[in-house]
Amino acid sequence: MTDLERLAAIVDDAALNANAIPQFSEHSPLSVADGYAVQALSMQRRYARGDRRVGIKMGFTSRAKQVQMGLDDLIWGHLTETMRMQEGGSISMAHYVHPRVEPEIAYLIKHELAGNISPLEAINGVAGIACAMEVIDSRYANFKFDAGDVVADNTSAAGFVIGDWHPPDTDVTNLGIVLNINGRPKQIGSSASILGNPSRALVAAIRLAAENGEPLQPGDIVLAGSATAAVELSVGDHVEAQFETLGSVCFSVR
Ligand code: OOG
Ligand code: MG
Repeated sequence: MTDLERLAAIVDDAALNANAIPQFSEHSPLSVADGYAVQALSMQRRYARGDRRVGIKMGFTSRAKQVQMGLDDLIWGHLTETMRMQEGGSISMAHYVHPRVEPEIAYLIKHELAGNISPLEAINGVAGIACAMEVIDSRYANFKFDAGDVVADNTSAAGFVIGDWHPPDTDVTNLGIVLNINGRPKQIGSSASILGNPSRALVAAIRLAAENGEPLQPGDIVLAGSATAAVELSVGDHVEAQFETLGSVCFSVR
């Protein structure tokens, strides 16, 4: 086992068993490039257990997230089948270390997309746009990490839920978003806070996935990154994100 394989096993076990681990960077700094190598190796372990890649997620695409986590470079991770949550369903706290929720925009890919393309070309390759939420759950103690750590940990990806698909030409450049927990608004924002326009996050996801040798395929999902700071989840929470024109999406925590 190489050093990077060893780190992949540690982060994969932590995700599988929902236990917190010390930051890798506490012992020796992990470069972002090595972080992506660890992420790829940890995904191989998931796929070997029968899980399946269903898309790509972008992170730190809004100022609110960058400020909350103290990091400002765009990052990306993998979404897999077992992370998919049922809309209106419930998730068990037992499967997470210290989960948080964030409102996101989701894109559904229509045909293979790769390379450095414009937002318009990207949208032309999309079959639908929906409101979504991501559940993030850093495997690092106290939800603290540096860039190499969080990339190695598949950018904290832990769950996602997607609302009804809308036509790809739906204007999502500046939609009001409210994230409610137990009927109380916890975060309020706009889709415009995602890189000024969430289609820029889609363009970045297309480029990064292709550069990594896994161009986006028909049916793949892209999460554009949270529009607001993330909110901690507790047992008993009912979580709902409302998006102007796109509708809403909800789940509860048991
Ligand atoms: C990293 C993941 C960031 C987003 O939407 O910005 C992310 C984290 O905050 O733990 O998913
Ligand atoms: Mg996110």
